[in-house]
Amino acid sequence: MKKQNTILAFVVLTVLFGQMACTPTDLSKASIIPKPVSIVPTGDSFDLTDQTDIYVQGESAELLGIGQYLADKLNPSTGLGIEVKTTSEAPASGNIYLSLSENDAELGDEGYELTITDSSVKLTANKPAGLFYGVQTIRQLLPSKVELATSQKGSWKMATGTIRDYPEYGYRGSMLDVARHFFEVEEVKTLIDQLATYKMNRFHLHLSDDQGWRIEIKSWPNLTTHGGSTEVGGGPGGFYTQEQYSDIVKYAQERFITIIPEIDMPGHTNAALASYPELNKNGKATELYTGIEVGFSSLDTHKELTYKFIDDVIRELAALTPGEYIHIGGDESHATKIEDYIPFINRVQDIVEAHGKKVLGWDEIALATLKPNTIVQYWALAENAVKGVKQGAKVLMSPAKNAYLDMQYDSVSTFGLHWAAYIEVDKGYNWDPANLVPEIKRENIVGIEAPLWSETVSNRFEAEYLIFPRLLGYAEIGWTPVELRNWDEYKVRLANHGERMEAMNISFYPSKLVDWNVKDKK
Ligand code: TNX
Repeated sequence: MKKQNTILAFVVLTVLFGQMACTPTDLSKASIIPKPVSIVPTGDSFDLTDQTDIYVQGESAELLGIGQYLADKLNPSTGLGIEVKTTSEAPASGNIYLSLSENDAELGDEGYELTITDSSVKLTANKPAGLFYGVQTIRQLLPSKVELATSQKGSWKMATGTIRDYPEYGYRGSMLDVARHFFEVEEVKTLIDQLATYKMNRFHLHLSDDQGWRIEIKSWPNLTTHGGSTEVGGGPGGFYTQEQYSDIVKYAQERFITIIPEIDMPGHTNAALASYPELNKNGKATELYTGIEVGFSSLDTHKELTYKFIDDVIRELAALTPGEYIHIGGDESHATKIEDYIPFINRVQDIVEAHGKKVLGWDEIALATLKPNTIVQYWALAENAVKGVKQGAKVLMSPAKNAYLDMQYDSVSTFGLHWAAYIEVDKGYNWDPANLVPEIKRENIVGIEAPLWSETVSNRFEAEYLIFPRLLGYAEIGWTPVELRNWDEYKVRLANHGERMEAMNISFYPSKLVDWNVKDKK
């Protein structure tokens, strides 16, 4: 009898401890990246079951879309068959409810409030974007295995409490250079999904450079048939048809991400100069280029045809791009005299404006006379960015020393360059955009962008090695107020994202600075 009792007690305790170990009850311990503005835990847990459905308020197609996005993330792994339904009032207990409130000023256009009790999950926001970001938080509150594509054994519990959350900056982005190496539409979409997971909302596509022209321009077809036919190292290159580009734009839009297309000029234009002899000063086409030097090519700023060419390109691109901004590059035009560069940039700004768009450009464009609403992307020279500020322009922060995803982690890590710096994961995280250059203040900054130049990476997995895990840090810099950011605390949350990134099939760099919580210790 006594022995039986002991066994019983042992079994009960084992079950209890087991439950405690895998039942999250403290919401403040959840590893959410980017870190939310406020978390108030209530010490219980909500259980997602086969009775759980997602209800959206009203009949809005946009809300249904967000509900379906969440269901599509949860169903493959949980196998719970979660359905999306519309409703005019809060649903019965056990369900997830997404609704718009429209009167919570603090939350702004992208914030959300998530209230989890032991019997319900309620997500509200002023705008659909906020609901979308709340959905990303819900994903991260569930166990990492929720991200796997195949059916997993439960349970599916979340800690209870209230999260109120909204971003510090309106521009939170990344860039992919598809010119040095071409990336397929599917690879681009995968990256867009990953950006959305971390609440980023801008994706800059570097569509042309010396090595390749990657967007179909119907009035100048050789740009892609010839200029898109190779890449760094001499591979076959590639390009997006206008239909494929529009498909990318739509895919991003559905994830609340704006595409910012870049046509780099007047330098970085060898692919165009190789495709059309008449664009060259001497009337002769250049050779296609597959190396990684920069600064040797330039459009002829004195030729009228150059501006006809740019007008055609910008017109077609603007018509395909719903976002407000077109990026005109403007960097490293070492083969263009400064007295030619300045009037060129001024004239290109007029062209962009004539097609109803605003200009974004690398920091060198601040040497010209900037139009109102122009954004200067600070990458190299603070003095250029400051010139932009003095002209009333806003600054997008992409300082190469802190934010370039193509910089190596250290001298032995694979892939990447190191001309600006080695950027270990802590260094990528530990800086404040508003406290880097004294003359560039918080109110001058639209946000942060982490660019990936692709000289050394040619496919999704190589790119991911450079992008992850640093992207999570850049996402947090863009979203979370600086007072709430701290490397020692962040690295613990990041460690818990190891398993999550694995589940998402992301091949991240396993930095030694982080004590990764992963299935197979790296
Ligand atoms: C500088 S960043 C460049 C790019 C290169 C990059 C490599 C910028 C505006 N120009 O053309 O790809 O360095 O890190």
